[in-house]
Amino acid sequence: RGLTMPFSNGFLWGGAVAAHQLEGGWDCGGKGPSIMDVTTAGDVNTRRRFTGEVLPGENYPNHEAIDFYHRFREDIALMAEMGFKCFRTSIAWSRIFPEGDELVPNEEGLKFYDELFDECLAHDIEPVVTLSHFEMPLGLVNKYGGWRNRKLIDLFTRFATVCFERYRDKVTYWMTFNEINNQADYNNDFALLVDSGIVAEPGENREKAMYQAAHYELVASAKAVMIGHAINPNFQIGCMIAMCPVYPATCKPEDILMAHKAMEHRYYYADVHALGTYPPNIIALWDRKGYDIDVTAEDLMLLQEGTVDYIGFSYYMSFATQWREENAHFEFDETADLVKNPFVKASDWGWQIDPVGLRYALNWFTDRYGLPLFIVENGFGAYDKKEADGSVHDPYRVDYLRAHIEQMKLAVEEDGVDLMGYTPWGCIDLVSAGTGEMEKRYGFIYVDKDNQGNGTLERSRKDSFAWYQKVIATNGEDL
Ligand code: P53
Repeated sequence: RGLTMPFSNGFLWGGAVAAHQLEGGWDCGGKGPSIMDVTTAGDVNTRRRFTGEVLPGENYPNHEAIDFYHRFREDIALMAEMGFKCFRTSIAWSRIFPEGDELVPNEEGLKFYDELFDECLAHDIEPVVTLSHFEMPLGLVNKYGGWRNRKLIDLFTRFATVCFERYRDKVTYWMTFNEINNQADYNNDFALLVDSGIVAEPGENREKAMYQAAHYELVASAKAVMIGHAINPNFQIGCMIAMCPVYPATCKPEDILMAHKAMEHRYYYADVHALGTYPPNIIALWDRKGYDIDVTAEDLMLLQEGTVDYIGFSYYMSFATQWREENAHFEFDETADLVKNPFVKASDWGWQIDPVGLRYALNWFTDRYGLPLFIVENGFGAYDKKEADGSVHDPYRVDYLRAHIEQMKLAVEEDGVDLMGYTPWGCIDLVSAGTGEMEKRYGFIYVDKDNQGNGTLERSRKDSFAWYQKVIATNGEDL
């Protein structure tokens, strides 16, 4: 890297999306239904509901999303206009294996991603691809109970192998499971569903179910890393972690320990991905609770051999926690143990805005794993107003991103962090994962569609579009 430039010449500036949140075409080209195709829209106060099948009279926002399936050429051209060096998306598993357990992949689905990646490459945009981003085939939930079942390891690695072979010469940067650690919040139905395809039974021990499912995912990820490297040794295969650092609310020793335990609870997944072993705190927890998790000697070997090349992570916000007297084992529960941080503001969805937390996160990962890092999501979900002349003035979005890029620069320059790239989330407006809304917008590109599904789907450039174009053109110098 240059002496005055914090970011290397190959720095991967770009943007990020996920298949189910923008493609639409949910039943086109032989695609099977995914879990997100039977999940309703919610809003800031209403949870999304998994209905198990498509029910009449419900609003399923992912069915059409922003119709990227039919409009991707126009959209990729806009990304190219911003100067993107890379574009992060995911492969909808059920386009390739409609039910999830076929022996032969769906050629039409594979062809769609050939065309998409070719379009990117034609604009010198490097595709960055997540294999599983909250969108497993519904068939795997119905037939196998999702990741409760060890069989999923083989079904996932079959899917991964097909993708690695097919796109061997088109895609170099991969990630296995998006935000695999969201399920640390296992009392949250949505987190269990999107990470593991688990619909908890009444009275079921959700914590145990989560540890078992996550173990199978970690083994599947390790296997995929090994398979991928055998197919193309140049592949860079990472994990993907939702990083919300958990701060202690005070310097009371119990609060410090509580925050530490919360970090272990949320990030042991990264330990396994990056270090290839379970940390002692997880083994001790399983022992204390009498959890008989199905972990074989072969699994443990695979975990060691299939460690990731880099840590991909999302960063939107930080958390703060306080110890409660009755919490004898310092167990972290996101519903009971999060407190408001008085030093930061929050978005309209209550997400705490903390740019310094990004620098903290970059340092934390570097100290713990010593691996290259890739910020594969960051951004500000906000209500935008389209003016009569079609423009959208979004200085709040620019402020958020600028403040985060400044911190990311400091982490590289002053802390020596090895940073591969930066792909702000939802570079084009898309369906929110958490709420199913269209109007929780992250994009540089506005998409004319509202929460009820009305709109022309027309694309237009927000003010932040020109700003980000300038950031990329100056390699982060002019913010
Ligand atoms: P939405 C929770 C906490 C942090 C990130 O989220 C999260 C979630 C799940 O909602 O998800 C990631 O759309 C995820 C994306 C998602 C994005 O953050 O709820 O990887 O799919 O859209 C933003 O505002």
